[in-house]
Amino acid sequence: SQAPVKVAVTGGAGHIAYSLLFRIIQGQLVGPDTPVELRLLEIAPAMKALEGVAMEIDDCASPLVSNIVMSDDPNVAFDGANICLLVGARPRGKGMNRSDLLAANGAIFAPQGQAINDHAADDVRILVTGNPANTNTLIARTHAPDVPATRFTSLMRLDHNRALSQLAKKTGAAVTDIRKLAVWGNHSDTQYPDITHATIAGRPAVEVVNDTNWMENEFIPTVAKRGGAIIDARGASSATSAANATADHMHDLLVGSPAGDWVTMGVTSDGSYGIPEGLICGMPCTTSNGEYEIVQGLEFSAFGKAKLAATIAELENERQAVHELGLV
Ligand code: NAX
Repeated sequence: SQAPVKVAVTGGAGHIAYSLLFRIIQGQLVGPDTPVELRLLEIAPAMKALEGVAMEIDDCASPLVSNIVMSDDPNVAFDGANICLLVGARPRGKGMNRSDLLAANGAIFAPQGQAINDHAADDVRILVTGNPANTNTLIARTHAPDVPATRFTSLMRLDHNRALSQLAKKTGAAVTDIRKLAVWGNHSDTQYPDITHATIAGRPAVEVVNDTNWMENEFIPTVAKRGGAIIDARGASSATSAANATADHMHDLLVGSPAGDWVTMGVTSDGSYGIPEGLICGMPCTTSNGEYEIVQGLEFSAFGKAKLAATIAELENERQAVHELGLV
């Protein structure tokens, strides 16, 4: 029988994990026939709740679960991990400013990066969902010098899926008819959801939409501020859709993006499009076999150039702030 893939998930007792883990044990991450060993990381006060989640995983009697390991020590949780889904993070508490938030997350993602460096499997792939996701990825990557930078990615897929769904609604198209959407930049409200390269059933999306005002003043802010709209409506932040996107991202990275299309991932910039090297930035990528390639040669409108510049400026700002904190 096949050796199980070891999947580490942090924040295992949290809301996103409560949806994500049940997708993983149904085979939605690594495939419908591949067994998984779950390696769940939590902080000490949440270990009891985590045990409850593990009891529920047991009670699904999934044939794909070979083992569940629980720990509050990243050196244990990441030991031998082939896939690390870094979901747990420190939310902004009352009275916390941005620098406090970055420092609190640095205290999580620096040691986790180090533990991945020291203990994960040689083929490890890392996806950061916990916010601020791009900058947390930068911190973890910096503390894992022996792991190739290309193994670290951050979640922009929820933004990508939100954009797909909004464009489908506007045009009446099926989401499967839409190709080559991209979301550039930071997972924040400066992001640039970009339909200028997209096609809908083979026609340029901008032609089908034929409404620049909608694109600039409705579509982009609706996608970029969707997280806040969910919080207003639900009284809690996106959880199932974030879990869905986390599974989509890792699945497509491992299995490959569809022919003639691409996916959006937060990846280490190689300098493409003038994005400063080393920044973790949302970009369109094609994927196969656990590797990605940044899509090259796309042209930007003046509007697009300004949007890209603004979100890059924010990412550089965050990088500068964590640099000043000694985290990168
Ligand atoms: P929850 O607060 O429900 O769960 C987070 C869990 O992480 C908690 O159980 C907590 O104990 C645990 N945790 C905290 N520090 C930890 C550490 N050092 N090691 C292991 N576990 C630790 O949050 P949830 O709703 O699950 O969201 C998780 C993260 O995803 C948040 O940072 C959230 O902002 C972020 N999101 C990211 C999105 C994205 O598109 N990138 C969208 C959804 C979501 O907002």
